[in-house]
Amino acid sequence: MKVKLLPYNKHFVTKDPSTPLPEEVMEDDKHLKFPKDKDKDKDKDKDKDKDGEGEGLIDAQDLSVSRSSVPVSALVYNEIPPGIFHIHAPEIWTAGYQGAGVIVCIIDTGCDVYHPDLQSQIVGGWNYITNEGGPNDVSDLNGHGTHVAGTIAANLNGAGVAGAAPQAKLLIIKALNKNGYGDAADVINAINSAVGFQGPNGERVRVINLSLGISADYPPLHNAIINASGSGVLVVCAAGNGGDGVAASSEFAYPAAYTESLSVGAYDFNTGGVAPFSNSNNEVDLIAPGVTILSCFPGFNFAYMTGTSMASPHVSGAAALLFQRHLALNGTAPTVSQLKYELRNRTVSIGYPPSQQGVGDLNLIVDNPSV
Ligand SMILES: [Ca+2]
Ligand SMILES: [Ca+2]
Ligand SMILES: [Ca+2]
Repeated sequence: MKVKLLPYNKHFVTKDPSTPLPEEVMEDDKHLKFPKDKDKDKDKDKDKDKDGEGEGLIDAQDLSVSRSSVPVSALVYNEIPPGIFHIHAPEIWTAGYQGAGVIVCIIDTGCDVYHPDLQSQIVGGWNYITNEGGPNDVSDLNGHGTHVAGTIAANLNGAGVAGAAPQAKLLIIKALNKNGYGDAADVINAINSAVGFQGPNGERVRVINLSLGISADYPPLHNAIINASGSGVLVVCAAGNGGDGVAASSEFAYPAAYTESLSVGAYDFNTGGVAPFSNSNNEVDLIAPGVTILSCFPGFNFAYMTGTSMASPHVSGAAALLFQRHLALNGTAPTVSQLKYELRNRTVSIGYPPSQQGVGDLNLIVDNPSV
């Protein structure tokens, strides 16, 4: 049984996006529209605050307030991609939660472990692809896994980009090859080994991100998801990119479509809607940014990618933030169902049927009245 990563559109490799570029380059080059999008978001949030609706604004000044557990300088503003702003992760950071103490496992094409935004975040990893290096070589010959890693936990360090949970740690398991394909048996082994993993201080994996899928139900894979979930590990999955833009027709990808996992569809912040390629079915839990997502790319690069593969890591990073917060506020780790509830609850309906948007679009500073 073959598993593949969920296809994505063309990507554009950029220089460090937090470095200001000459004006004429910014206007000519389509993929450098990042600063403009960012300003738009900033204005929107200012307006919100004026109305008294926003709690915790996200302009550069607010980020310099030292409620955070790490110093956050005004410089940092330039490194936060639009998708991370969109889910309102920075407000959770300034409340003191950046994912510290939480390990997220990424089962994917590997990761550029020397990328300056990721190097400090990785606690371990291994490789199941036998013809792509030794068992400890997680080199990412595709780029997909590195991009996913950046969206979850790229370092908030004033350069490059920042992930949703910039103090979370990453366990990298390579189970997809350079072409984005892998064996379901390897993915199952990867899930089981992630569940059993212990870090140097006894830390455990709390979240597994699976930006991959197969179009048919495969019971051994389902069993692995049931085992992970039953062991207290939340499995966050890409809903799949086989959608037709029609709510009434169902397209399924597994393991997203298993009840035990969280299925994440793609929101397009360019259009304000659900991306038409995002699978619709009765198992979609929520949506998160998945179109023109800026993140890390191998070789100290950055790239835009599109797909439900990019939406899932926004939710995995958000899960790390909420895990840390739940533990801090309650003194106990959240169960999988508590964490699922917290994520589904922090969404806003964008008016699409549940088959497309699930309960809604991820927004970490709201309560969804319907959840
Ligand atoms: Ca960074
Ligand atoms: Ca459909
Ligand atoms: Ca599911």
